[in-house]
Amino acid sequence: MQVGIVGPGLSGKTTLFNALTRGSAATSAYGGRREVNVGVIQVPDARFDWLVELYHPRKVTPATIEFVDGMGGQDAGERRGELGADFYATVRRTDALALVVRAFEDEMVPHPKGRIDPVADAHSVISELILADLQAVERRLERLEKLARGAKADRAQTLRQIEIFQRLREALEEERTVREVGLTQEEQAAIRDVELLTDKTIVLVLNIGEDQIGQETPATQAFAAYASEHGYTWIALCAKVEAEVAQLDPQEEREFLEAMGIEEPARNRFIRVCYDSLGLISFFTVGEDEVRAWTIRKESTAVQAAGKIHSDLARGFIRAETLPYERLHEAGSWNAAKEKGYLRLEGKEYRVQDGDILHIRFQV
Ligand SMILES: Nc1nc2c(ncn2[C@@H]2O[C@H](COP(=O)(O)OP(=O)(O)OP(=O)(O)O)[C@@H](O)[C@H]2O)c(=O)[nH]1
Ligand SMILES: [Mg+2]
Repeated sequence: MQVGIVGPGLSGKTTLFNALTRGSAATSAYGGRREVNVGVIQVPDARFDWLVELYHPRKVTPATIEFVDGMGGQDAGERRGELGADFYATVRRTDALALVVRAFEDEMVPHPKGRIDPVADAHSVISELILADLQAVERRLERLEKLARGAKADRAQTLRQIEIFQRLREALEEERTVREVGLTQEEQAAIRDVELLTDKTIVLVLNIGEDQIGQETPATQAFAAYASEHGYTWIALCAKVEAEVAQLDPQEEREFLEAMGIEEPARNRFIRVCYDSLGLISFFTVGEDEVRAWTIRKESTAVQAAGKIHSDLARGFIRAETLPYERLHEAGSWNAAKEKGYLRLEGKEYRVQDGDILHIRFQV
């Protein structure tokens, strides 16, 4: 799973990337940097940490997400509101976008457009994504219409696709995203190969100033209203403080957060929000050898989960011994949970729930 960090110049993308990866990629007060930063980070999960404490396994494998920063589009051209071709090429390959816009004020870091307006910034980037989609949809429609005139055996399917793309064109022309159209799963499958940008999950990140942490301001209210109108998930955080906190060692970090009266760093919340809005959940496998978190899509079946671990487990699937994390946590050990009757045997079609601990019985 890959999340692309995008946004206008000098909005704090690289700073956020550093906060996420505890890294120190070069940021700049002038912009114009073109390095691509890629980092794989662990998805913070208190349940996973508890399982590791319980089993003391030889190997520990948490769930991860990859973040990519610096995907082009940050040159002078972007300042005029044009994202470069390389930008679209890289963005197309990501599974979701984190769109960082700026609410922080800092005289030393002039906003490229000379004003602080996060809603306008978000809107302007999304408009460009919409425009790119509109062009892609129009190109595809031309091809399909040619195909329909040629009238072969799959004419009905072609006409069906034309109908879907026309609906998309109409929405995009009205500045609505592909997401907002609300296609059925079948319709989504029919358009998937076009890889439309506004079909992706977009998480909005409002990068607030150090002095705005924990405050509700007219700016955050306006942003909340904008996000809810279009159905975007959003989060406010101060990238600069998050990046500083990420540099502390765990003990210092705990003390710092306690002193600030904060339960956990905002970057953890942000990572979980990304995971969640990608429609992902975790199930666990446990033992003395390894405690591991596995990432699957919501609604996945037990046999799909088994296949994630190994294709043999899916092929020879018999049953999935299933124990919800909460039950194990309450009972204190696997055996105690078993005695209490918490352990269930589930079949192939069982929909795996977030936090299930699975042990797959199989035979090949
Ligand atoms: N005061 C303040 N400054 C910030 C914050 N986030 C980022 N900055 C500063 O803004 C400048 C630009 O930050 P970057 O993270 O490089 O921004 P960027 O979006 O990656 O910039 P480009 O890649 O050039 O588009 C740096 O000097 C940061 O220190 C913040 O929350 N508060
Ligand atoms: Mg940058």
